[in-house]
Amino acid sequence: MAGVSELNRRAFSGIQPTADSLHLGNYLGALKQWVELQSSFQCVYSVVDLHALTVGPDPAALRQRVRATAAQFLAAGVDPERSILFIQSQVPEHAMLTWLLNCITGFGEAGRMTQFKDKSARLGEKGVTVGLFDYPVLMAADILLYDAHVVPVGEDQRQHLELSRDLAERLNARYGEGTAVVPEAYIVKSTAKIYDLQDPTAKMSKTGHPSGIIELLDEPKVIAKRIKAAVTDSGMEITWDPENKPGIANLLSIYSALTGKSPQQLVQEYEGKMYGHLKVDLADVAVEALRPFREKTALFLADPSQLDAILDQGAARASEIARQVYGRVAQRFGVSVPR
Ligand code: ATP
Ligand code: LTN
Repeated sequence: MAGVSELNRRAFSGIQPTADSLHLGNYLGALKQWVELQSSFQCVYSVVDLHALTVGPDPAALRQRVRATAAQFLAAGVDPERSILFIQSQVPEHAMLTWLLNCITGFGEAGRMTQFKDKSARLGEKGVTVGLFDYPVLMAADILLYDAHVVPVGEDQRQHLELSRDLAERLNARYGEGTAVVPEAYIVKSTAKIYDLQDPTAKMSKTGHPSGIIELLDEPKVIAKRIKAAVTDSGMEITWDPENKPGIANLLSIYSALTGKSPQQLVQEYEGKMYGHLKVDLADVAVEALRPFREKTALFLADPSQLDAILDQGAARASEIARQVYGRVAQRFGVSVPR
């Protein structure tokens, strides 16, 4: 973990407002680290609504989800006094830097992104937009615009982060050292990929089947029901064996992340007990861990003017950095810098 001296280094991350509620994968894979990094980095966190446009959302739903997502960041512990919390579309430099980066990104390079390949295979040629193709370049712009050193994300974003690093290095090679900071992924191995409760070989995802997901804003009884109905593996013994017992390993990972006990410690505690015992206890742990989160989110959403004030202040602070960094890069490209 970084020392206090790193407070002058920046962390950046974003989450798309593509659902009413974040899920446990988003929380354990990303948001939890966002909160922890606040004591060692200057953190900039964004509701990335421009990215969400790639799935063609209904405008009213998008607007509502932007607010709900911001409220959940705050409820999780993002502190607007210490960190910058803002909506991506409020800072136009994100789209502007994307264009500059588009012009140094290879077509093949962008086409190799596995998330694009998966999503476009699902959508078919007619459904795929240029926006979906360009998604990782916009993500690189998000990161480079704040000179971010670290980017806390889940495992599924590793390849996108590699592209961001490549683009930063290319900027420095072509336009001189100091054009961009080369960012590093911050991926915590134990929670980098939380799996679907019904299919423990697939990642828990907003687009997965509802019964495989724990939404952070779910009612306690729904949370308990989903955990108790989670698919487990053959055999009876509770052991830590991600390869052969992915269902139990997923439950142990979640249990471990929510309590701070290691999976090995949990295995010892459950020696001689049945899968059912583990599920009943984990259901209680998850319900209690998420209860305050749900209550705090409701409080933030019940006070729209406070939420607006936080987001406006965040946009102003983000703009200050973004304008300066964009100006530096644009000047080196030889294009004008807006006044
Ligand atoms: P989803 O896959 O849930 O539909 P997403 O990954 O497309 O969502 P975001 O909502 O923007 O998009 O993801 C926010 C963050 O949550 C990212 O850092 C991502 O890596 C992380 N994340 C998403 N799902 C998981 C998971 N199952 N396990 C760990 N981290 C995850
Ligand atoms: N692509 C990310 C969301 C995202 C992001 C970013 C993450 C957009 N811009 C910048 C880190 C840094 C995802 O999780 N789907």
